[in-house]
Amino acid sequence: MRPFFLLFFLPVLAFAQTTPPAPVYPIPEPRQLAWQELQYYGFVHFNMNTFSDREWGLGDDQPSQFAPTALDARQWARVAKEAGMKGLIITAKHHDGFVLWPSAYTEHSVKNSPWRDGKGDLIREFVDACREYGLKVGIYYSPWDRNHPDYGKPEYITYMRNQLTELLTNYGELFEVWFDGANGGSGWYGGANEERVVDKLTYYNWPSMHSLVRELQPGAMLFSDAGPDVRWVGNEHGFAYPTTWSNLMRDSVYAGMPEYSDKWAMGQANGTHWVPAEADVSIRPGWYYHAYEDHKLKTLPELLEIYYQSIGQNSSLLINFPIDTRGLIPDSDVQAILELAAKVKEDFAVNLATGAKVSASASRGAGYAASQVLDGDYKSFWSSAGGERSASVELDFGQPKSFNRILIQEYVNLGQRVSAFTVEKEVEGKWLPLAQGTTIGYTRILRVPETQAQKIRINFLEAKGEPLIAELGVYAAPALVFPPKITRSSAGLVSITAADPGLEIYYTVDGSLPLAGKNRYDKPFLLERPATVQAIVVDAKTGKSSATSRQELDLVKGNWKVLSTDPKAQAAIDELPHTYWTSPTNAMELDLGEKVSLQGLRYLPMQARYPSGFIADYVLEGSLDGSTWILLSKGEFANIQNNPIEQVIRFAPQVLRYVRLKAGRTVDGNAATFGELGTITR
Ligand code: FUL
Repeated sequence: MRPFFLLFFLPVLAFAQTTPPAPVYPIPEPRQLAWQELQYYGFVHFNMNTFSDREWGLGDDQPSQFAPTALDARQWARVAKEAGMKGLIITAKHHDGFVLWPSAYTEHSVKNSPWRDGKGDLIREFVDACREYGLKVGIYYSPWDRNHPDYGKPEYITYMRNQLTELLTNYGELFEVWFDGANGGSGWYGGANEERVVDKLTYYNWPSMHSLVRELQPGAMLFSDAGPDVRWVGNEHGFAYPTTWSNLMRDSVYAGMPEYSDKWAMGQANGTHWVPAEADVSIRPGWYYHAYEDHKLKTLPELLEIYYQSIGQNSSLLINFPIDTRGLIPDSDVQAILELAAKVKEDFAVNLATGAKVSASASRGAGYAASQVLDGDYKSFWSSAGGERSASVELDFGQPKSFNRILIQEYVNLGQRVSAFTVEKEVEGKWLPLAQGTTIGYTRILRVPETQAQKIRINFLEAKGEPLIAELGVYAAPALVFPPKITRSSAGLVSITAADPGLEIYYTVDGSLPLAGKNRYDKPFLLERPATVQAIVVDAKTGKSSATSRQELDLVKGNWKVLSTDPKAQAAIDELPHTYWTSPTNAMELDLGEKVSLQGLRYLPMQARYPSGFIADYVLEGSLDGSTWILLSKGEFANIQNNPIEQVIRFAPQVLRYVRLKAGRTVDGNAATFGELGTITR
């Protein structure tokens, strides 16, 4: 019987055509499908602001200011390529209006700058470099133009179209055209120096602008807050949301609308159009290079967090390099981005699910088997049975495996569907919860606690149609062994934190070097005296130790008082470096609460994004009784403008109760600001 049965049915099975699942609209356009595979690309912010040391130029700069000394677009492309990026986007024109190519429509361009004797075309050099390194090319073009005399009038729209035509026709294929939502306001405007408010919805005639791009660059993705092809993620931290839909109620949104970030940025389950998210973030606080941010480069733990919260949450990731005045990505930033690339590679080195036995509670039939979630081919996918919106997929590794990352990719070509899912692990025959989530989208990465299991199961609980899963991955990411953070509260409580949970921390308070296995940190401890705290992080599994973090702690600030009627003054002694006080008198008087023998003072300039009131020339005085003052030190904080790190003043030991730090001059002439003051008693 058996052979006959097989002979009869085999050909039928082999040629059986299962009808494909019906799309759940909206679905991506072909250009969006090509773009979503890129996932990771870079921004370069380099333009007039680099030389005027601003984030938003007013439009009153001179082309003569644009003078890079060692510009090399090939360095940018090489770094992006080595970092694993698939493309680069350049600020062809920012809000200040200066353009990086010799446009026929303005004199405010590189053609009147000293760079390459006015014969340079930076867009050309950039495009050539990207092509050489196999990177896709994108253009950022600011609609707002604080230089152009016609901004706000209909004539400017013609200017914008003319310039876009140059960019879209002369440089080959573009993958993205980036329209910034920040626009309209004060500016130079050809000398008018006034406020020009535009109706962001209607002024630019966006539909016609978009048709122009479509006509000249049919494959290019159009970016703005509102898409139409790719949308802003709603913040500049590089974070998408645990619930991120690629569907957007596009017709309710326009670029620069005030409530965008709160209401629209995460997309909507019932969104009418396919407009996936792009998370943009700079590797430093500013988009443009400022020497004063050299100490604020994002750390590896910060960059890795961005990676997981963007690419791991259904968004693409656009990391910006502020190019310096030489025209290069600074070495420190190169190192940071390559460290991120190495860590990501390490985290996803081996898919532990490869070779696992896959089964599903329901399947559509031939061509949609559960095993296709492990075939490494995004285009082949598992589909639940027709109409079955809740179903599960089980992986049996054949033996217990340890892991801490789960990657899920929905096959979104037929629409984003899943809105609730859980992950379980099997332990001694029982299914136990491991993780849960809402949306999946193109890529969802779950960071779960270190888990040992032979089987896991993903339960798709709610979806807008049958769940379609393209790929699954299970990984064991090694812990991030990075020097820990040491902080102390004003009450004297010391906390030491590692970047990754589950690591051991060892520390010392006596000046000796911390050693693995000796004096383990488990919870915050009180340390009210001056001391040097040093700590390392150790991965017990691998024996790997971090470099040592070191923090000089001096007098506890709990009993200190800033002598000012302004309640905000206490922000200068709250041990929180990001808070600060602006002193109307340019001075700060501090009561230490008791007499102490002092040998110095530490002044941390304000660390907020836009600096103001850094003390340049100082006078430091001390007093025992608060009425008779003696001069302790007088001088200059050299280079504070470019490098606003903690400044140290030392003087011969003195018994004092009060100190007064006065600004003789601040860098920008604004009222003096104080991030944090601290003492030196040793
Ligand atoms: C913002 C701009 O205002 C910033 O200067 C920067 O270009 C960023 C990428 O977009 O809206």
